[in-house]
Amino acid sequence: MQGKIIRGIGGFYYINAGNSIYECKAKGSFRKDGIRPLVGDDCIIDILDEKNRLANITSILPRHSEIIRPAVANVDQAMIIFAISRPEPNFNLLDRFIIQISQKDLPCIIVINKMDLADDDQRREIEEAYVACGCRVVFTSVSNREGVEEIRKLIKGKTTTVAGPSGVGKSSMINLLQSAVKMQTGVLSDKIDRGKHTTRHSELIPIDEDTYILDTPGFSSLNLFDVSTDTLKDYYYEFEDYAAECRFLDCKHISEPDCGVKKAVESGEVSRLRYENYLTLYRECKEKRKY
Ligand SMILES: Nc1nc2c(ncn2[C@@H]2O[C@H](COP(=O)(O)OP(=O)(O)O)[C@@H](O)[C@H]2O)c(=O)[nH]1
Ligand SMILES: [Mg+2]
Ligand SMILES: [Zn+2]
Repeated sequence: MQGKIIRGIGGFYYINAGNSIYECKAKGSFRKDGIRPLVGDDCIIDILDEKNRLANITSILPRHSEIIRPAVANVDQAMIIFAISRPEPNFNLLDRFIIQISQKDLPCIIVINKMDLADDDQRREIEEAYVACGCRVVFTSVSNREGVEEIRKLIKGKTTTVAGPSGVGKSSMINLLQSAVKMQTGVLSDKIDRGKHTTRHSELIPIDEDTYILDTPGFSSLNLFDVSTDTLKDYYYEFEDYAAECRFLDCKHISEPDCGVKKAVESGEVSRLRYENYLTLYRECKEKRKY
């Protein structure tokens, strides 16, 4: 039977297979081959005891991706959740999240939650700044269910890692996405009693067949140590078209003359908010590099 590791703890792996969760041990042969099963791995399991849901992992299917921190296999995309207010969005932080996710080569969905608290101007500000950033932007309200169906469609069949500051509604969103499944199937095993554990381990939450959300304490260090001042601009996707107009090929769009990006900021074609975030992060990367 095939399943997916949704949690690994103390040498045991919990595998979601056919709407049940099996407690598994990895066969010794993995260690011999230097393979460490990861949360997110798709596995073939050999059932030892159906009643008690015990099984062995007999093989791990090839990974299509692997991220290091947190250690997870087969993540397809990331969802960054911010709130339109309460807490007020910190756009500098949002850009850091976007950069971190591009560093992991994951497509990114930006979710702006708590739209029930917003006015049209606040929505427009975000649309104008982020619609061109290379990420899809979705506006939601968990409170009145706005946009939740769209999120459901975007995550279907995928493993999505969720990030964002605290208080924006991440848990509320995950609970809402999950509760619909529970009501439909009513068979999610209670093998994992999440309430009892407050570990810092990564865990996949089954939402639907082949649909998982990664609830992780990861993405906690938001410093940009490993981004150089030369490459930071590459994470600002919307600069690219205008960079062709810069006089210098290696223009970093800071104080160089004849800069296509700065012109585009002046004319309103590139978001000033994004450009100013870029300048702030550029200075920060430059400072850090000195040490
Ligand atoms: N007004 C409003 N409040 C929300 C919404 N979503 C979540 N909240 C509230 O925001 C608070 C923080 O939510 P929580 O899910 O714990 O945020 P987390 O820290 O990101 O997991 C809770 O009081 C939620 O009820 C929403 O769409 N609108
Ligand atoms: Mg939470
Ligand atoms: Zn330039």
